[in-house]
Amino acid sequence: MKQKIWVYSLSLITLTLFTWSMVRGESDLHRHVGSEELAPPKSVTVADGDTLTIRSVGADLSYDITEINAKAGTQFTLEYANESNMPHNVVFVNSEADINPVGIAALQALETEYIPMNMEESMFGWTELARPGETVYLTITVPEPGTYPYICTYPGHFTMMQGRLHSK
Ligand SMILES: [Cu+2]
Repeated sequence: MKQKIWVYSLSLITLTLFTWSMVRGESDLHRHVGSEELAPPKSVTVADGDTLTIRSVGADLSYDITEINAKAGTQFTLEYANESNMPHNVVFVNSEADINPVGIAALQALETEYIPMNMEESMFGWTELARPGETVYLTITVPEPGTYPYICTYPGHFTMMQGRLHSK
């Protein structure tokens, strides 16, 4: 038990340092490129049966669409195109409170490519791991009205790489 807590704390510290260095790296980048900053996050509305394409590009830990609006009970297909230079996925979780536990559990979920199956009850949809240049698909049934985060569970990404599905 003691060892488990120690491993957990160490994971948290590593993650915090990693995130901190990423945030610093990003702000340095913005300073240097000036007007060539990334396009602002986009919001989209999907209807029943739609296919929605979400992309990641370059070295950014982000999705190009960070707000999805949909009607409860409808279905849409997510096409996730990873045009960046590192692996990513898209994992939908039940609530804001599920982001950290799922993201941290994913660190040890190597055998399922960072989908923490021990947290299955906290997630309602996930893509396969998309390596650079790959496109993966996921059909989502929109849950009851509310806000549902989606995150990348590749190690170190979940604190930054997020979006929200708004069910109405
Ligand atoms: Cu990622």
